[in-house]
Amino acid sequence: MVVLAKPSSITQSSPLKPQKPTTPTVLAYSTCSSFIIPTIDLSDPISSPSSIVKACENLGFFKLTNHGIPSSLMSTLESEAVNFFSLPQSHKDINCPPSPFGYGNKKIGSNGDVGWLEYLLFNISSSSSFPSSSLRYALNEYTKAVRKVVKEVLEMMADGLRIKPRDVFSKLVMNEESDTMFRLNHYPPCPPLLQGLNSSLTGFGEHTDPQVLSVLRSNNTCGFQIALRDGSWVSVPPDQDSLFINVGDSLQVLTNGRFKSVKHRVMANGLRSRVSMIYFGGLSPRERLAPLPQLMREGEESLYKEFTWFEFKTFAYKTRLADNRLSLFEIERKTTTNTSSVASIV
Ligand SMILES: O=C(O)CCC(=O)C(=O)O
Repeated sequence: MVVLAKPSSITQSSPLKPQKPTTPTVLAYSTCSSFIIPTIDLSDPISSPSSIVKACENLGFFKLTNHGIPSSLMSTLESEAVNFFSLPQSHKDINCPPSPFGYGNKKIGSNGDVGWLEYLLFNISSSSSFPSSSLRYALNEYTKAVRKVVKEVLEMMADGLRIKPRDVFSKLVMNEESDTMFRLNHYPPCPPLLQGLNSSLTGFGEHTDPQVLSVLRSNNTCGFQIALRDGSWVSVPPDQDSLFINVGDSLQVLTNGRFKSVKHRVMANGLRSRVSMIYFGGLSPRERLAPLPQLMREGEESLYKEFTWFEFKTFAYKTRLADNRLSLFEIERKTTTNTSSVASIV
């Protein structure tokens, strides 16, 4: 679908300069809608816990403000990413192909998914190799700060659900052995001819994240969209000062489906580069995933068979982006329909 010339060089103005959100134009098919995204103020410990729970139940997604991460950490990492993605293709290809970590160009994973992007994928828990020491430093500083935010959000989540201990979720992703990944994505502007007249080109195809939660920060370029419960897609207006939190499949399991992992995707932008950075909070390989007993109501049955993060990840690597990766672990419910009588009718 998308395999064409090398991505053009990064044409947007310096990421160090704050930019105004893009105004939709004929060329920028991925427009920013006016959909209201739930916004949680991390500096408000009184109302945030219940607002986080509501947002995770309704959308599996929210925007986080007053998160305390200095903008200098975000912009330094963004400029390191821009420096790397601006290198000649032959330099970038030294880190290619991702296996699964390293540099990737248009191919996402090894099962046939493609998108209008290039990326760097790292495993934070093990020693991934980095294209430069300055990028490694910027990424370490940023992830240290994000970890604090993740801990706070997950503990507020437990407060909002009124379950104890408070670190019931956070200890899963804060563990020394927790499998944390980080992705730097660059979506070059997509030439209008490639976009086609009526359709937009996919930057990153629809998927849910398998981890507990993910923290997304991007520059001020539109393109990120989430699916609502009715299946319709809405654009998320970018905000380079805020973070966006996605509920992942693992959190869906831990809450027995009360929180839904959010389906999301990125549409290519006709005018500007999008640069995003995503922290994926996973679990340690041997950690068992099952609904938390503290959250099960009387008589409530688990929707999932118990499995380890290692088993889940092994299965997830064999799937396509849009697949339901939890399908292997869902418990089939007996329906009340009498199948033999249905069979005799058809
Ligand atoms: O680049 C983005 O804005 C989001 C990409 C994404 O969903 C991912 O890397 O899993």
